[in-house]
Amino acid sequence: MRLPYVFAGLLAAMLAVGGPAQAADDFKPRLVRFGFGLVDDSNQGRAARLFAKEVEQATGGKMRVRAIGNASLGSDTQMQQALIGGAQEIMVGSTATLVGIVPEMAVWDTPFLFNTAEEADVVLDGPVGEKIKAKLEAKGMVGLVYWENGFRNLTNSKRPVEKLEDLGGVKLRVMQNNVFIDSFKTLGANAVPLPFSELFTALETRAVDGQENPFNTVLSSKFYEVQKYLTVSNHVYSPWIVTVSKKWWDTLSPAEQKVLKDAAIKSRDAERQDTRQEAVKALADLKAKGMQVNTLQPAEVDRMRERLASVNAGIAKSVGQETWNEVEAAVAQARAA
Ligand code: TK8
Repeated sequence: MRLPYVFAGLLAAMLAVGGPAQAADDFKPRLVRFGFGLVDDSNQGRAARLFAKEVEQATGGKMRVRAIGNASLGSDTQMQQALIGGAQEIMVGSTATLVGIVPEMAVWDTPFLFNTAEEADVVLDGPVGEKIKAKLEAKGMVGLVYWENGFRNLTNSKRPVEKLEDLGGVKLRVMQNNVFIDSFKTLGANAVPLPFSELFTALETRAVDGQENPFNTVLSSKFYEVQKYLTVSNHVYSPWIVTVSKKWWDTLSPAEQKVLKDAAIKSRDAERQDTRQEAVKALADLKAKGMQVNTLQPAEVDRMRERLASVNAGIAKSVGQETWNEVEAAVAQARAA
């Protein structure tokens, strides 16, 4: 006779959890480490702190997020391993550094894939972007959102790059994946893969001559102190991606997971806006800091694009033809809209 009461109680408890009113015990006191590679005073740092604030507010201060920059918790790949092992909760870094774990991420490194940041938003936030992001779960990470790193441009300390041939023999640091290595080898540079955390010193000591990153990063990381020439090439759009340790994620209540997802979307929208505004200003700042800036002429961009077309076949192979086609179709659709 007592059984129905037990069930009724259970039902009531289940309804309470799923109900609209947020019970305080849906949130446990938690300390969350959110790691990133750039300096605190960067678009990455500002967005990480915004995310932290959103989470703290939404949980009434129960979940406290510490935004830890400067690669103090490790380079992108080191933090990824910490997430997988459950030793760190959250990070943001380049999708390019995830290619070793999720090969499909390489599609975002396709040279000249996007013409505008808005196209990138549509494709990354759309079905194919979601599908690739979802592949992280089987590898021990949960992908929340893509942020904007931005269109990448070349800097170096040797000479202005006005034509393709000027890249010849330039020791150029690239991100640690085969697409970047192949792309810059194809363009004639001496591509040297290095973690971002070692880049400033490598430039300063002239272990490498140059690198490529968005204006924002060239400014925030003070590369202008050790690099003379900046070439506006916009050769590829780089996304960042916010990822969570799956081990840790699985210990969270649905309410806690929702708070993180909501905060991630807010941080994404603010970060993209911030990054775009800063990029415009950053180029002028870099000129003012003494960098010699030139814009790659359309004819040279075309030559670069043609040369790099050979890299695309390799990307299609490693991400799978189906995914490649889906991305191409999504870009075409975004472009037509
Ligand atoms: C920061 C990196 C950086 C990327 C690079 O951790 O490595 O050049 O552009 O933003 O992810």
